[in-house]
Amino acid sequence: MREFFMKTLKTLAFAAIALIGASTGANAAEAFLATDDFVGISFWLISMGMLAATAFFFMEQANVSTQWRKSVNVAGLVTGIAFIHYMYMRAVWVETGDTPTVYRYIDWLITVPLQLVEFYLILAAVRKVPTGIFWRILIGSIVMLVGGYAGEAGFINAMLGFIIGMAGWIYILYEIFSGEAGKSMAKSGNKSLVTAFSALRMIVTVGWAIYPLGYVFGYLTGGIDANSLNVIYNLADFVNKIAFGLIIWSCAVANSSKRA
Ligand SMILES: *C/C=C(C)/C=C/C=C(C)/C=C/C1=C(C)CCCC1(C)C
Repeated sequence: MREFFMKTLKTLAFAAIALIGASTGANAAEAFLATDDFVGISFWLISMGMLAATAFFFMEQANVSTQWRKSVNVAGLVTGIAFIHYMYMRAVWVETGDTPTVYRYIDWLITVPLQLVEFYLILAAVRKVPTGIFWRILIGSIVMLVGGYAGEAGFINAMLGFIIGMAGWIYILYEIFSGEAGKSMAKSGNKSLVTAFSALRMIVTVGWAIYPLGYVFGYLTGGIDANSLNVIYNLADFVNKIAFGLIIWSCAVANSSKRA
């Protein structure tokens, strides 16, 4: 009975995602993707990658032990939310040639906190952790994104937006390396948690560095155009959302087979 219910729920969830995807594609009749629109093509490729990753994570949650399900589901939420935003961003780009900054930041505003919550969730899956970790990382991510958005949208000086954004990011790095989150990880004594936590931390350090670099070239030095900035952000999202989820999934699988 329960299994039947879960199956039905899953089918419904996929149908809803497919419907949303189809409806956002309705305008495509007005402007199809041009064969030489490589930025548009990158939006399409990444949309499909996000969809595939979402299906994968949602189905895999059934294969991990209970305390890991939440983490794997959240990985699926991140790529699912990004999938929908990518459908919209692709439409804005293909039909108007404009940079879809608003959609991008709305996506980040939801997915970045969800990803950072993963640090808390994977810790909580193996040991008791103070909820303060969760709140501090959340606030850091909001400061980072509000600063970046205000700068990109021209509400404040681009340099000021960058400084505020950097402060938020550096605070997050502090928390996961030297703060309570980092210390909790070190104390856990769980090998696959330590491996996963360290890999996620590398993504937040190296993978995430692509965004401020894109911002610097796009808004501060004026070295690149809107095309390149979109491709840079797109590639970064692809790695940082899908690889991030895969690391969590593999940690969950490793801990589940050992019934840790
Ligand atoms: C899935 C989306 C992700 C992981 C987006 C991450 C975005 C950032 C790490 C953005 C960082 C920024 C700074 C550190 C300073 C300048 C402004 C931002 C917002 C581009």
